[in-house]
Order: sequence, then C-alpha cells, then structure tokens
Amino acid sequence: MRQDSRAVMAALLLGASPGALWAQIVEPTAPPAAPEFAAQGEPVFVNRDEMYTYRALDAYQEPEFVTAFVEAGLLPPVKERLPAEPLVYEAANMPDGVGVYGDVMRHVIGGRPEGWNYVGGQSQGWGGIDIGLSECLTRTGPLFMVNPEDLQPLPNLARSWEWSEDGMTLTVNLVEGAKWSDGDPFDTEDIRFYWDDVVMDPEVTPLNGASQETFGAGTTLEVTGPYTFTMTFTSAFPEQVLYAMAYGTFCPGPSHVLAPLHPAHGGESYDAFRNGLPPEMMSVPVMGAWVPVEYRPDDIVVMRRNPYYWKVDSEGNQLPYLDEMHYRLSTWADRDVQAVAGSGDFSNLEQAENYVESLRRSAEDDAPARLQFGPRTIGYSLYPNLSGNGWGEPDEREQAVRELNRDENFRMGVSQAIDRQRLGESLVKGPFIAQYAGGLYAGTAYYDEASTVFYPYSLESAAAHFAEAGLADTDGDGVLNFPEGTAGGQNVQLTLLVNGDYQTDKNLAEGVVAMLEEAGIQVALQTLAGNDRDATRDSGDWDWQVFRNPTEVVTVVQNTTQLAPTGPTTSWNHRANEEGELDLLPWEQEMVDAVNAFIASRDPAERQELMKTYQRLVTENLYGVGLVAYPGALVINKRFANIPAGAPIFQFNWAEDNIIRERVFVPADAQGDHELHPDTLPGPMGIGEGPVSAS
Ligand code: BQZ
Ligand code: CA
Repeated sequence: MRQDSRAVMAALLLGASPGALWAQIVEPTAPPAAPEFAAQGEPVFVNRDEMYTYRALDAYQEPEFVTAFVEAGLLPPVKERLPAEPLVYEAANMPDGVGVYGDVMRHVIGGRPEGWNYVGGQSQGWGGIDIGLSECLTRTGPLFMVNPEDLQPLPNLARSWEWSEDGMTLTVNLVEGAKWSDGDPFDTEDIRFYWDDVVMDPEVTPLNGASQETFGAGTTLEVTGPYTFTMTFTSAFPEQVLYAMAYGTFCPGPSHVLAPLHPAHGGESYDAFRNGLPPEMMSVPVMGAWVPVEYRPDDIVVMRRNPYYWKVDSEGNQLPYLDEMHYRLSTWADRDVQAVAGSGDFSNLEQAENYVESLRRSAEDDAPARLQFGPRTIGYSLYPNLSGNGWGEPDEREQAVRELNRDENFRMGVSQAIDRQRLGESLVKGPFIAQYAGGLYAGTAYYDEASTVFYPYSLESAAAHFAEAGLADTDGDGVLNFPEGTAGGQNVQLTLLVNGDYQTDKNLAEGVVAMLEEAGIQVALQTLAGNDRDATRDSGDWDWQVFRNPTEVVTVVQNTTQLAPTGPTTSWNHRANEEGELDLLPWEQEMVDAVNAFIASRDPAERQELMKTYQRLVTENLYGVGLVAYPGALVINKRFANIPAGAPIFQFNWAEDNIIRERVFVPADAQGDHELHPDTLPGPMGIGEGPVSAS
C-alpha cells in the first residue's frame, strides 16, 4: 500500500473527523476514453425481406441419401414434409450463393447438457446447442446486418403479425404446416402449452427465464385458430414485445411430448416434468435444423439433419446444407484452442487471456481458421445483491451484507476500490480493454457518455465512503467491521459468486478479491460450474457476483425488461422474496419507470432520452459496478462458406444465431471426412436409440 495512502487509511480506520473524510472523497467523473479499436469487417446491410420471405416454390430438393428414405417408404416426399409456404432464404442475400449438401460443423463447448427440456428449464450446455434446437417465434441474431430504418425483429415461426387499431392486441400468424422433427404438426397447441403451462405456471421457469412480465405485466394470450393467436397488453403498442418473442423467451417446446409429463395434464410431478427428457434420450422432437442422435457424457453430442426442417433456399433445396453437427464437451478455453488449430470449426473468442496466442496462430499463412474482431460487446460487472427482504433466505451475516449493499456509500466504496486499468491489464495488454462504468456499453445505439457516471479508482475515497457507511476496523486487524450491534460487529466478509467455467471470470474475481482486501473488505470466492452458478444466481443465495453482461446492455431492445427489476424475476441482482415482494430503492423505482416508459414509447427521440435517464440512474447509483469491456472475435474454419460479413460474436444474440448456420455450407471440393454417421437420419425418440439408415 503506497506510503501516503497508508497514513490516510490508518487515520480513517481510527475514525478521523467527517470534515477530513469529505476531503478524501474523490468525485465521480466522465468515463475514461476507451482505447481506439476498430471492428474488422463491415456487415452488408439489407432489409429483412431481402434475407428471406415465406412462399411456395414449384419444386423442392433434398440430399440424395434422404431420397433413399423416401423410396424406402420411411419418409413422405420432401414437398409433404415442408409447410405449404416454407421460409425461403434468398440466394441473392447469401454471401457465397446457393450451397451444396454435406460435411459437419464441429463445435467445442464448455457447458454440459442437463437434458433436452428447454421450456422446463434444463440447460443443453449452451455454445449453440439450445440456439440450434429451439426455434423461436421471431429472430433477432441476424439483425446486425439489417438497415436501421427496417430494424425490427425478423419473422421466424411467426411468419407475420398485426396490431389492432388501438394497439392493445397483437394477432400473430404462425407458419402453416410446419412439423416437428418427428413429423408431428407444429401449431397453436404448442403455443397454448408454452403460455399456459410454462410462462403462466409459477412452478415452471424455462431456460432463459421467461415470465409473464417478460411480455408486459398483465399480458394475456388467447389461441384463436390452429395457426393464429392473439396477445393482449395493458399498454398500447408495446412493440418491444416482438423482441421478447425471439431467443430465449418464446421458443415453444414439443407439447405432444411434454404435456403428458406436466402435472396439469396428468404428469407425476414438476420435477418429473423438468427432468422428463434426460440427455440420454435421443431424437427428442425439435423445430431446429439438427436433432441429437448420440450423446456420450463429458465427450460429445452428435446431431443429424432434421428431415422435416421447414426452411429452403430460393432454388428449393431443403435446408440445412450441413448434414451433421458435433458439440464436443470440453472447456470454453479449449474451444478457442481447437478452432485456431483447425481440430474444431467455430469459436466465439471471448476470453481475453487467449487473444494474443489466437491472433498469432491465425495470422500464419497456413492458419486453418479466419479470425475477425467485432465491436466491444463483451463486458463484466460486479453486481451487489440488492434484496433486503429475504430473496435467497439470507442468514444474519448475509442480511447485514444486504443492508450494506443497499447503502450507496458502500457501493461507492467498492467501486472506488477497484482499479479497472490494472484489472484489464491482468487479462491482456493492448488496445482491447476499456474501463467500464456499468450500464449500457460505450459505442452502442442508446449509449450517452454525458449520462454515464464513473467512480475513479481511489483507495482514500473508498475508505471515506466505507467510513460513511459506518464501517471501521474496530479490532485493528486490517479488516473493516460492521458497526456495533450489526452481525455482532464482526469483520465484513462478502461472498463473490463466479462462473468457474471461464478463466476470465475467475481472473477478474481474483483481482476484485485482492483489491477489496486492500481496502479492508474480506471476500470469499463462491466459484461454481455454469449450471450451478446459474441456479445459485437465480436463487439469490449470494452477496456479490462477477457477471458477464447479457444482450440488454448492448442492444437495449433485446431482453429490455431485464435492464431493471420490472418484475419479480426479471433482474439479475434484485428479485422478489417468497411472498413475491420487491423492496426497490427509490432510484431503482425510477429505473423501472424509465424502462417501462421506454417499452411503452414509439417515439425514437423520447426513447433515446429515457435511456439517458436510465444510464445516469444505473451508473450514478451503482446498480452494478462496471469492470471492463472488450471486443470479441469470431473464429471459423476457412472451409465454410456463407458466413455473413461483419458478424459479431455477440449483439442481439450470439454468433451461433447471427451467422444463420442452416445456410452455411462447405464447397464440395473443400469438404472434409468428419461425419460420424454419414447417410443417416434421426431414429425414433428414446433412451439408447440412435441414427438410422435407409437400408
Ligand atoms: C456462446 C453462448 C451461446 C449463458 C453462455 C454461458 C452460460 C450463460 C451464456 C458463448 C456460452 C458461450 O455462453 O460462452 O460464447 O457460445 O454460450 O449460448 O455463459 O453459462 O448462462 O447466458 O450465453
Ligand atoms: Ca477488523
């Protein structure tokens, strides 16, 4: 600890006079300028209907080996497997034109599948598995290349929608005649089940956490036909809801398989429902382009093309072009290594520690993969658990910490104890990392620098804020203590929840621990693997967490309700207690009001102003303490074609959505021999089942 600060620290710990205290406070400033870093690769901007439309074509084609199944009477002809008007990708919008069938994309992931019941809340292991299996009503990943004047969600399972005159009701039209990968019809039975028995059932929380509030408090849904339903809202024209109908919050599951497992329809229990589709069960019906046919724990998930996939190219070729998908079950760091080495085919390079080596390897002439950096959309914050009324059933110490977290001086102290410059350099040197104040990221559509409040690193100021919060080292052991009568006046000890599947998360957490310790706050790491971390995060049983921020702080329009505690379970760090009560601090209520007003507004200028208000509230009050933000890079093997220019690894969604994998192909002469089950299709659903051949 530097000489002068040690003296000041001592003075402060021993309770120097308030006057002296204020002298030490360092006022917030504007955020420090981010180092220049230009994204590589410019998107080719188009209007949505230049990408795809829904229409009937004269004829349709399929891979030859699939025709063998038709001739063997194992499958109806392709025309009957497709909707009357399938989704048609325009060849003119494909970077490399119409593709050819064959080959496989070899993903490597760090997650582990809990099972296939997405709407029941099970994780499929992330890394593009759930994004590929669970198609949603609208789609937003590809919006990175849509013209601003046409920037609205793309249709997907919902092919069109109309607002009522007064804007209180939205009528949604589904693709007609689309089928699940087992041939069962996709229709409003699946919508009804998702809404009534998942979204509206308090006992069920789907993966990615959809609740009624996701679509606006008080929203109702009514099925009005086999392919049509209406949603009725409590405010007019909440156009935001069209984004909530995309990934991850309106991706219906196969009701013909799930309803019998659900207690509302005769199922044994909610646990049995959640765990009703274990990872060993193959060929669970999906609307996605590939179906799981083999699963070896901690080893691999193999998928084969879905013969009923409801999308084609404008020459009538049923998609996808790739016949097989692999997901090797390894680590996220290994994903980067294998992608730049060429033994894997895809990576979202998002862990800054791997940047230098990945850049070096991919710069070599014989590098197997192309690496392209995008904008600064990967960022981390430190979030305090702001619930003071029982979320996560805190014990006495934990409750004392919650009270501290709800004290602005404590949050300011934590923020100013963090040296973000040093934290960033501990990950990677160079122009990648920017100091992050919290809230919306610099350079994004709704960001306003003048509305962003940044608390600069200053141990003295941190100490002064901690003193203001009533903390002093009463037993002189270098750790600040709770005031007399609170948690027995013991040393302040916090737990810090961290996702152990990422080196970056762990490195940042270790840096935070060391810096807070230096400021007199003791921190114990609570490091958990992905699925457990997600469950603990959502249970509220934690004091602080290191968290990689989701899409809402990049786009605002995607997952907007998660920007604040707009509902009992919409916030990442402040949810309701068992009784459903949310004890919002005054400025949190103002944040909620700004977000709700944004959702209800159709006036671009007003929406911009509302987000300035939101940004000031979030950064001034430290709803989250920003740490660092940096760009990620997309790494893809060079044999793949139709990779859209300028595709970011993360914006409205992850690159596994953004690059539109169903129209990615490998030219015939570049195809490798990586297929594990060539010329096969998904077999019957069941544990121990596998892919089948036509003969
Ligand atoms: C990308 C993504 C695709 C989840 C997950 C994982 C979970 C979180 C987050 C990312 C992984 C990859 O992120 O890191 O590059 O492939 O899967 O879904 O972090 O633990 O809960 O939000 O998306
Ligand atoms: Ca002490």
